[in-house]
Amino acid sequence: MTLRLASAGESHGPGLVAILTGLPAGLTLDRDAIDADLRRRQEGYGRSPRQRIEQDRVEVLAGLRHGRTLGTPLALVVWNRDHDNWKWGMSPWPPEGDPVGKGTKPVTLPRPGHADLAGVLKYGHADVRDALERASARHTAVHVAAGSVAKALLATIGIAVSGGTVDEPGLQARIDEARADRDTVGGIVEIRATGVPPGLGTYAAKEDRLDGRLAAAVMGIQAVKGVEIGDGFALARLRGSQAHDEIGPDRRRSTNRAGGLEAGMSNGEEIVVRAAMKPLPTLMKPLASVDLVTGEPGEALVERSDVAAVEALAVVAEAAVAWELAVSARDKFGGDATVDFVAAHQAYLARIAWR
Ligand code: EPS
Repeated sequence: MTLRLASAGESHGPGLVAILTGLPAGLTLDRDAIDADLRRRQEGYGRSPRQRIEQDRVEVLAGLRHGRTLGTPLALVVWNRDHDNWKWGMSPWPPEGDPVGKGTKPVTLPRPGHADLAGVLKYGHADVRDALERASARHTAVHVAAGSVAKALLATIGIAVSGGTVDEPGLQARIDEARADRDTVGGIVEIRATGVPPGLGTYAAKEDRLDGRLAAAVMGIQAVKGVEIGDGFALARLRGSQAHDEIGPDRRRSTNRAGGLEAGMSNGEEIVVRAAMKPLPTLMKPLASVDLVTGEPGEALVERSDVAAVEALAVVAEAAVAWELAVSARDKFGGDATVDFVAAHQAYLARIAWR
């Protein structure tokens, strides 16, 4: 059964939705663990005042009974509390009554670096808001909830995934300075996965390569401009004799420059993925833009936003890596019930004599 995820939701719409199909039955989920991940995503230095409005919690509408999956589609919702302030502006149906609250006036000045310009051109929107609402990183909340479910599945076969920022001295000072300058900053995050057996993913088909899936999943997160696996870009400057991880008599490696991935497959070592986040494009000191209605030069849209969301990215990328590992683990070990999935994993480890 292929593990799949579909999500929907606008930043200031009523809520964020995810439907997960292909989960085995009998997987125990912990609501507190999912909500703890949602909280982690909201924290971090430099976040928008929006995070004081939202208190993200997961709600389950289908696929779970008494904390155990049923093997049926799992439907998750995270409500947008801020929608109360945008009820007219983001009403799914034609709004009734006079315009009130936020989002009532069309946005016509696209922000460089955001979805705004290409989004309105592509979809034929007159109001930039029709593009920016879905492009916003707000919907990463429900992807974090899905990643939390993936982590629960991976835990049954001993895989753990964790993410953090790559230590940068004075990160808080950098954020404070940027805020004072009405500017934004980016940063780098690193995700590690332990307990991954050799042979998740495959070289047999390009779209099933685990390195490609991980890179696509992490690159697909808002504001990510670079992804590397293991020593990534630095490997390009080394000789082959320095770049590869020699194989010991126990088939393990004493170095891990490959970041746990060779030829599109996990090789049994820790998986290491890093992502570079660009500085966020909503600036309080706006860049040059053009008014899409008048054609006159102007300054880009200014609206409440984060100065930095690097710590949030670490949680979102952790969820993305967990999700892709879970997809590859489901491809490899299958099973309609979680016990079948776990048994297939154990049988595989026994066959390859891997501990
Ligand atoms: C975002 C813009 C800001 C962020 C938002 C992502 O939205 P707002 O203008 O409502 O403050 O706060 O992130 C979240 C709401 C979140 O929960 O992560 C953007 O343009 O990507």
